[in-house]
Amino acid sequence: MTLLYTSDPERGRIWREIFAAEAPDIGFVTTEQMTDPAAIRYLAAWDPPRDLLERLTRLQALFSVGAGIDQFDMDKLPPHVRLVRMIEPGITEGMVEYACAAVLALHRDFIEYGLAQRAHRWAPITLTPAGSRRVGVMGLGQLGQAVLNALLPFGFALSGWSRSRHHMEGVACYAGEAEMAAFLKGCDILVCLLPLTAETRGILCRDTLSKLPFGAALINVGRGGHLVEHDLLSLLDEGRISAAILDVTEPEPLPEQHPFWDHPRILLTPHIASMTRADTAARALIANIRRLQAGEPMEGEVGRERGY
Ligand code: NDP
Ligand code: OXD
Repeated sequence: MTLLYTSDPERGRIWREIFAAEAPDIGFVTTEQMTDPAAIRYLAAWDPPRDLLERLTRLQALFSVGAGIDQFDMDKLPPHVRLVRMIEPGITEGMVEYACAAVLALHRDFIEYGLAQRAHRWAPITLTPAGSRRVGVMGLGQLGQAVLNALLPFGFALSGWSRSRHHMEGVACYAGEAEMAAFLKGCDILVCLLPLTAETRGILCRDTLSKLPFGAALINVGRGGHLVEHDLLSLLDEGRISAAILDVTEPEPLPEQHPFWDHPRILLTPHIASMTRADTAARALIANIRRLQAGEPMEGEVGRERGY
């Protein structure tokens, strides 16, 4: 049973050591070390070379080294190959930190104060109590729920939206298209933590963002493909959206001439909201391979028909 690893070399070095110490029965090879593609049962990758999947004729499972799986070309993945996203504490902790930092920065008007500083303007803004600030999260999965739970102690009025119905203590939960408008109406700060699928591509468009209260702010930590960029730019111009914190863009990196770089009301970060932590991720992967070998359900297995 051999795992082929095709991602970041430094992480690969750490994974190799952990596999050797804790799962010595699972062979660990990189693309350069692979002599027999038919021996590979598991592939751990972010963006594998195009022709690789065709060569791995006995592959059982493709494990994403990150939380998302939208980077894979599903048409190239035979239906019997199981697809698994990464769920591990490092990714969740990173996302919780980033999302809380971004929500607090918007709640406490940091974008506004940045503009005032550059204009040499000493201009205090009346403080809005957290209880009067409504924060909504699109996507109530592994990350969306962790973010909402971390925001709870601040006292914000919290809500969440997902495909199926969820129940969370202290969070007003909305589900499906029918309840989307009601959800959006109650978000002064909207956080997107959806996966990118055929259904969610372009979901942050004029129609959706116009349903937010006038002057609401956006945090996109999902994928660049969720956002219709020119809609955001015109809504910012109109003041309907007051600010945006964007960790993801399409493409990445953003082209040098892109208007987001210099926009005074956009804060950009280079897809760093969270990062796979090498040691905890290796152990999460080993645990999933053990589940697969035992015929048990794996954590983070993707429903191929749902696309996430
Ligand atoms: P999950 O699969 O655990 O959760 C996805 C959530 O989105 C679920 O609640 C699901 O609903 C909901 N959802 C999916 N499709 C729809 C839809 N059409 N309408 C409404 N809700 C929908 O994903 P994670 O929480 O692990 O990750 C979410 C995304 O975060 C990743 O796919 C990735 O794009 C992004 N990410 C970004 C990172 C960064 O650094 N910027 C790092 C890690 C992840 P339901 O519960 O009903 O199934
Ligand atoms: C992601 C990740 O999916 O970095 O964005 O894990």
